[in-house]
Amino acid sequence: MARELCTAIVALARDEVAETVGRRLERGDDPLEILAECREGMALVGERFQAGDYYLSELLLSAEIFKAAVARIEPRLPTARGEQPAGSVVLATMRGDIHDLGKNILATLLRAHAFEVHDLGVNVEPAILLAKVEEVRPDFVGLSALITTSFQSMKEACQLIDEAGLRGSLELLIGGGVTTPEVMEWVGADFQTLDAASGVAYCVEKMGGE
Ligand code: B12
Repeated sequence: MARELCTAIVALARDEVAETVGRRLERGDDPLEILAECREGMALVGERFQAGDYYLSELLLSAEIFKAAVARIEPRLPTARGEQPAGSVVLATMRGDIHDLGKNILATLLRAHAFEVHDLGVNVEPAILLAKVEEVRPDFVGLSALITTSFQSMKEACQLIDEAGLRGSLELLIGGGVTTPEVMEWVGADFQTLDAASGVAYCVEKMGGE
């Protein structure tokens, strides 16, 4: 039962995913749990792609199905809106990577927790990221990675921020399916996760919240 959503995503059963998400929201299931199950399904789609059982067209279809599910889940995500921004965050998927589903979820959750989010989108050059960091002077920089070839540009971005003398004034988070603690060390980041909610919890804690 708990895996029915995951299975429906792997089967690319668009209507079943929509219906199941709707039903589970109605019965009061935790939206973050529903989201996590959808993500698990996407990871399995990726495994099928890697094994040669699915092609790019199936990846694209899975992304559409996932986006539609997220659109239903988003309005139910927990919020903690305050009068003042809780902090500011610059987000990006770096050069070489066009995946953005996870980054967009992180942006939504951060906004729901009253953070000011500057989302630069995908395939972002390190120099563009630095320019935004110099302009905004954020509390956090969040880099999302789903493809290993973008690690180099993440590291470059971190070095540019350091050379500009701004590394000490912000926390650098990385996340996304292919990131690991080792990648975090190599890039020179402060925090790594495969879960947007724990990224938000980290930011909230660093800003002195609960
Ligand atoms: C959907 C998908 C696509 C879609 C993306 C659509 C979109 N708008 O993003 C499309 C079809 C476009 C695509 C294209 C490609 N893809 Co693709 N794709 C996937 C797939 C199936 C799911 C990714 C996903 O969105 N998951 C769901 C989200 C919600 O999970 P998530 O990103 O991990 O995010 C969560 C957390 O990690 C966290 N998070 C994410 N970012 C951040 C950042 C911070 C700061 C924090 C705190 C948290 C955080 O929050 C999210 C919610 O909790 C993965 C498989 C997988 N294992 O992930 C392959 C996968 C990532 N793709 C892969 C590949 C190879 C490609 C292509 C090169 C295919 C091709 N031959 O053209 C191209 C890439 C082009 C490029 N240069 O980027 C490989 C990468 C392999 C590698 N080792 O690098 C994977 C792993 C599949 C595989 N197993 O082979 N893909």
